[in-house]
Amino acid sequence: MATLSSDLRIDIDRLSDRLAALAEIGAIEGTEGCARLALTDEDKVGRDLVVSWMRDLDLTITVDSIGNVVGVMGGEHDGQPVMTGSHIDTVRTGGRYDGNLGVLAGLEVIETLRAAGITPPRGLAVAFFTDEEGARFPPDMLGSLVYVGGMGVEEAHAIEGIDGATVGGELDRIGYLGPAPLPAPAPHAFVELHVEQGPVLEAEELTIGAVTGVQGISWTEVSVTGQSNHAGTTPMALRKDPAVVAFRTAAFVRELADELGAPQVATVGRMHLHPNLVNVVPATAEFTIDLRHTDNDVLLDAERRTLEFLLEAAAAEGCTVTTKSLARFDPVEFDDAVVACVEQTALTQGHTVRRMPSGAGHDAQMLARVCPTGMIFVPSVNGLSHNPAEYTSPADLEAGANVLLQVMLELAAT
Ligand code: HGY
Ligand code: MN
Ligand code: MN
Repeated sequence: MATLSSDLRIDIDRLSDRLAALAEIGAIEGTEGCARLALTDEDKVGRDLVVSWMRDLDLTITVDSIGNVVGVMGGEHDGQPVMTGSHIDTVRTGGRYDGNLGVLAGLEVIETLRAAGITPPRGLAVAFFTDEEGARFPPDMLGSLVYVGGMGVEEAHAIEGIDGATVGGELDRIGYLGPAPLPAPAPHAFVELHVEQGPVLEAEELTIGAVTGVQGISWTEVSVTGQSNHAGTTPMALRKDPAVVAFRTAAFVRELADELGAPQVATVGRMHLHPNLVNVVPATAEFTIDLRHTDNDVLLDAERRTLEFLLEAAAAEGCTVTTKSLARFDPVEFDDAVVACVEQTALTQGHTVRRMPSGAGHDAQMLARVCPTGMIFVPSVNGLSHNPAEYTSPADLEAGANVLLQVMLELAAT
């Protein structure tokens, strides 16, 4: 080999330049963040840019029928590649690192190997998966879920978004309804670099997280129907106010999370009242409940108690309720050999490291269904994410990408 691959290091300026260029697309004015909801025009422009970088690196590019894009650098033999990647869709108040880092660090790993004239024994692949956020089209991790066969393509194409569009219609509209068959062949292994999006690494002054798994995720959409009425003339005892049911349930899930303690979390992130006017008792209230826990039994009990409270609150208010599950994923454990490889590589490179679970969902939790999988975390300043002020220092980005480089080389060594 041209260079001892264990001495190889990525080019942080080149990686930072790509992160900045991608963040320009859907940039949120006055911030460092960007908004590229899945399958929007902004997402298309971001996709086109990353695909152009894949072409520049002479990767073999495939697009599948849920819009996942995979670029492959051939190895000395033609076994399944070692894959890395993540997502480039963002939430509406997104940062520039969430997902984007994992995809662009993958390209940086390949460019570093190309520049050193190194061809690994096994090929390397870099993927971006469709709709990881699930914010426009639930569930989250939709593209990687279909990639591994966890949902059929037709079912995924029919999913209607918060704006009434469908996944299939939008894939076609932006030109990413690709031909590659699904489910895809399983990679040899998968490792994803991602910002932690939480406070742990920063609080403990550590550089690398060797991620052990992902906590369980439960998303429910709740629709409460009452009776719209005059805000001034309707006595309180005669009201059927769906907003009260929504607010009380939102308060309940917060109190439930406080009662259960960490790592239980609960969020009411989306709420819509109709007709949403100052002087009208609402007709309907629609809201979402996001519950998560590392222990599936605790999560199931939290779901049960929440539904119980919701139904009681609705009955007391004379309202009716319908609920729809938007996402339900059990906790996932990553492959211990990959976790150990991340941990050891970080130590060998002189970084501080700890094992830790992920609070956020990631595409890696889907790839873990089909191949040995792990993740690498780097710190998020102030633990911020899903916020335009999301930030990770260049030194930490560089550390994470260098650990990714060596872990991929190790996994691709046979
Ligand atoms: O919701 C999540 O945890 C991820 O950001 N999709
Ligand atoms: Mn992410
Ligand atoms: Mn995210």
